[in-house]
Amino acid sequence: MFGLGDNKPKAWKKLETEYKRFKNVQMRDLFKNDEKRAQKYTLKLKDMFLDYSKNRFDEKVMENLIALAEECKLEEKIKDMFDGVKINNTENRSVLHIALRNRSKRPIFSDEKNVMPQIKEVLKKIKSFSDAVRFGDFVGYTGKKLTNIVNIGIGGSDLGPVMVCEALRKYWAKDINCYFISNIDGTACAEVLNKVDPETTLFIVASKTFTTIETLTNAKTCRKWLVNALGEHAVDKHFVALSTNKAEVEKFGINPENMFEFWSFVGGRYSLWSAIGLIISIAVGYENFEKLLEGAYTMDEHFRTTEFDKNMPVIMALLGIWYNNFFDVNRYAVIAYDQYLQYLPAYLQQLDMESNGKSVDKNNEFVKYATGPVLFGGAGTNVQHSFFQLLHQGTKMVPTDFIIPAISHNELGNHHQILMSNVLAQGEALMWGKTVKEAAEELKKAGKTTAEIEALKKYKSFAGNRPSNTILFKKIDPFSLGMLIALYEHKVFVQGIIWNINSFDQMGVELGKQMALNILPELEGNAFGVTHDSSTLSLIKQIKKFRK
Ligand code: G6Q
Repeated sequence: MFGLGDNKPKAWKKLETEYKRFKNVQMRDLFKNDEKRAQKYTLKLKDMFLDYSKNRFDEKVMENLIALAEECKLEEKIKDMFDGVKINNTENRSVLHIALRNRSKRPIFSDEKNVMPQIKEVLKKIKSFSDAVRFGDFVGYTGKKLTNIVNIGIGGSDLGPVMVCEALRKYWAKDINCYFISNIDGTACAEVLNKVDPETTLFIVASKTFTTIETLTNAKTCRKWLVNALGEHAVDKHFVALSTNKAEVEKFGINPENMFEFWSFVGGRYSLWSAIGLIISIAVGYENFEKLLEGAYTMDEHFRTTEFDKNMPVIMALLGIWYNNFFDVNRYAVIAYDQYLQYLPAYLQQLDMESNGKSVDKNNEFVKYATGPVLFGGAGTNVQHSFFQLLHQGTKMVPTDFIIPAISHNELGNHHQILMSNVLAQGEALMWGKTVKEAAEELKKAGKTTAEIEALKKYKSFAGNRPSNTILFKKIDPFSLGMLIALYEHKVFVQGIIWNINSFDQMGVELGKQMALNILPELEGNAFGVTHDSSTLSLIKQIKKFRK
């Protein structure tokens, strides 16, 4: 298999040379020298508009980046994913979240079996159950409507549903409230249980494996709370499970008829499109859940069929590679200028960092180049008043994605105009910067003395030349949200292909889990079964002292 190992692709070597040519080029000059730059480097798909012109590249750089993608056989690899080839090599699995939102009649195969019929079957079940809950046909044990929906899950079984539910809050049924319990910290559970009433609460236990300690512990606590209030017979009316593991669901004490199935070809962090999205469908209605799938499908088709130089996920991925591997900038920020998208950065953090935070390639060799970047972010304008200082004047360049809808769901006064003026100003300021000379002129205009100008002009200068993408939507709705999430999924996929890593396993989260299981009995009793380092030992002892 092809790898970046010691035999770097030809395009990689060319890009190393390109970097030397390009590293000091200023974006403000690129814009000055080419009136059509913005026009050239924007892409539109339905009501989504990507402006990537404020990036440090020119035509030649892009040509070489695309040559790199071609040399890494990206087209073939995309086809492999859509064809159900077992591209998750360490777990020997197909990767078919794209099948969950396949709106065409095209069959999709895994292990020579068309997976579409089973996917459609579960979608039907999601529709009928969410309709039944929303319209009061499936009610609680005492006959009351279920209006409090609690999702118990962690990681991929939490971050997608919580992010989408919050993003689509405006679409929630008026009488439905959604809650999420994920952390093992009892506080997470207690805070939700303090707010809800057992008679009107539906618990959705979301766990692909149904063995995750956090989810099972939280689910047990909630089950006990319900049984204490309404008795054992009430469980069937208040608990459903989303899982691939029927045996464990039954063992836990949830009626298998109340189980919504998904499959091993759906990775946790790619699962919101599956039964894991049940809470979304209950909150916003199945029709809107379907629109979310349609949005993702539209992006899938764009990704699958569009030439690389017009392909949104490919372009964003290649620019990310350009910064990560040639500028040595292993970080990026995603700032959503929409309060309802406040959980998007946390969701993308898992998507990107769990997928591409790897250091062994698909040839079973340790990599000798940087892979997945560190991703952080938040909601604008809030973050402008915190870490944006570093983005503007720190010593580190942080490529940034700005996400903004042109129309808000809450058009109050001129709030949205102010919000939009801010996002545009940030992108422009990061790119354009302000030279020391410009800062001095500005201070002069403001009537400062020569001494004052000398004292302040450097502090008031901005290096600029800091890249950003702007992803502009008409409005954030289920369809556009589906497109947005799929855009990032495919961006991460492309980067994984170029780095020749498996973006679909997560062995890095296993070690800590195993060690916690060893430490638990030591905290609970007097046993000291495992040899620890002296720091861990002293912490165990101190915790026990505090708890005495
Ligand atoms: C995601 C990861 C991980 C997983 C959680 C929950 O891709 O695999 O975040 O989703 O560990 O796992 P379960 O759904 O099996 O409880």
